Amino acid sequence: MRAVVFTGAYEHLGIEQLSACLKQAGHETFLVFDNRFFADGLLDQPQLAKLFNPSIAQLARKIADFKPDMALFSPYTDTVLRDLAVCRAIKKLSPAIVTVFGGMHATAVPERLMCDPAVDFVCVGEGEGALIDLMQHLEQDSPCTGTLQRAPTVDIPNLWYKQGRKIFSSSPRPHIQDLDSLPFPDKKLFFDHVPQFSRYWRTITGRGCPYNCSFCCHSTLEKIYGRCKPRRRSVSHVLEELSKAKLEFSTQAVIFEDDLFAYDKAWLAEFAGRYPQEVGLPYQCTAYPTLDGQTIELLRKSGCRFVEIGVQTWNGKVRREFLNRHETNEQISSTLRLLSDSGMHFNIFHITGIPGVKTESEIHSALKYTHFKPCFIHCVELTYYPGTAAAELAESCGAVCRKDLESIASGHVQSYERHSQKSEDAAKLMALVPLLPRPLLKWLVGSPVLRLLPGSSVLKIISALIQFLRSRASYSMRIFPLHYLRMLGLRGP
Ligand code: B12
Ligand code: SF4
Repeated sequence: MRAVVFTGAYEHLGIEQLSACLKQAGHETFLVFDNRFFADGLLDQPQLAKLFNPSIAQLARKIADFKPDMALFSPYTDTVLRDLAVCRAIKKLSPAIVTVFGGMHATAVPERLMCDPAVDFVCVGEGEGALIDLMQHLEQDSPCTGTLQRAPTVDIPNLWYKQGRKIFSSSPRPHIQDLDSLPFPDKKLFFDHVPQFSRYWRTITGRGCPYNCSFCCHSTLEKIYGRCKPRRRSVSHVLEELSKAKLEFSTQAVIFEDDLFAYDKAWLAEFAGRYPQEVGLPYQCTAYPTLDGQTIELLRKSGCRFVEIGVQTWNGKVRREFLNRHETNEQISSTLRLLSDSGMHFNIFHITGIPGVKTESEIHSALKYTHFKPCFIHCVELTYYPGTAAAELAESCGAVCRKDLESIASGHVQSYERHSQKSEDAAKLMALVPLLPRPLLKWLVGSPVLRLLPGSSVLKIISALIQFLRSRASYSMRIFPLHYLRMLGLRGP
């Protein structure tokens, strides 16, 4: 059978994994890649986006031209409106194409998507088994004349379906425990469209996270699966993928996109002992701000060049009670100091707009970062993604109303790069921390000049570009300008 996947802006690891599994099971997969220039969640300019991107009708036509049996969508909450619009347009063009939604947004609010007449199936949680089973079901059910006849008569775990207007949920499928049993992701699906993506090899070495922060998807998943231990691929399996990548593509560096990469010391020690000889490419990874010297040394020695680390807030009480993060400020400071002294570059994630954190203390937070040497601070406004514990907590303490949460859950998400009036000054300062000396930043705090500076989103782009020119931009940040150079027909440095 033929499946077309529709997605855009970035390489998508989940889709690459699903495509590899579908191909292994004998199906064909194609990608319709929507560049989403100026509509990528970072650089959002609606007028320019209209100018540089195809219309919904053109995208639907592109998908229908493959004459697929199935169209697959994997939207984020931020991108679901565009995906739904394309899905509706496909159904108008070719009603027989079966439409399936999956991914974290679909997992959080399956019923919302199922209510849309253009959506036939929604996958909750992992998609490998559910998709293969659905394909098999559709193949067997050959004399089909439309979606309604195609609805499974038996429960396909993880897959919601409908008969007429009636929506049926399904039983959850146990998590895939042996991640080594999965084929390597189908990277060519994306590289054929955007060859620049192959310069930085994105991969993940596991699924799940040992922590459970209230603003993150793991708090949503906990409601379905309970508290789960993170699962990890073997070091050998990861190294085999990367060795092949190095041979096959001109990959310059690796990006480990795991929720957290550096948490299991035993795994990391084995990895650090083998990676330099078997792969040896510089890499970027993620970590929690409770790293000790030994772990940092393992990272450094094995070739890590960039660490992305979430501090989120310096307010210990709010961090513990609202974010469900239990590290202390001393642990965070010690981690940032060790990283500053290690010679590795690091970026910090900080969240503004958390209930209970005062504006003045955000300004103070910005100054606190000047004691360390981050290359970039991703300062973002808190988004209440559907199904997260943070959304429930914020509603219960009156920080957000149901209407606003409903609006987000249906896809009306403010770009988290856009700060509220209250946190804008702190966001501006954080954009400048990696560029200006502490005394100058301190002077800016009380000065009207801070208000006269361009907005924080512009300052962030300037800061990122300067770090790019100084070779201090993380590998994931380097992909971003490459994407736009491609728009201009250039290959980039
Ligand atoms: C790596 C990552 C990225 C990377 C790469 C993207 C990618 N998906 O590969 C980058 C940096 C590009 C990225 C960007 C963003 N991300 Co991100 N990202 C992640 C992260 C950490 C891991 C994703 C991953 O690779 N998982 C591993 C793969 C194998 O799993 P998967 O993608 O979930 O797919 C599986 C299932 O979901 C399912 N499935 C998925 N799609 C489909 C489709 C069908 C048809 C079916 C049947 C099944 C199915 O099957 C897959 C295999 O089991 C997740 C956190 C997480 N743990 O999921 C956040 C996460 C997905 N990101 C998130 C967000 C918000 C974003 C941004 C919107 C942020 C922003 N504003 O810029 C952007 C999106 C930009 C855009 N416009 O496209 C949110 C999404 C929340 C939501 N409710 O939508 C998450 C969940 C983090 C969080 N806040 O909790 N992200
Ligand atoms: S540490 Fe990161 S990935 Fe893990 S639960 Fe917290 S925010 Fe999510």
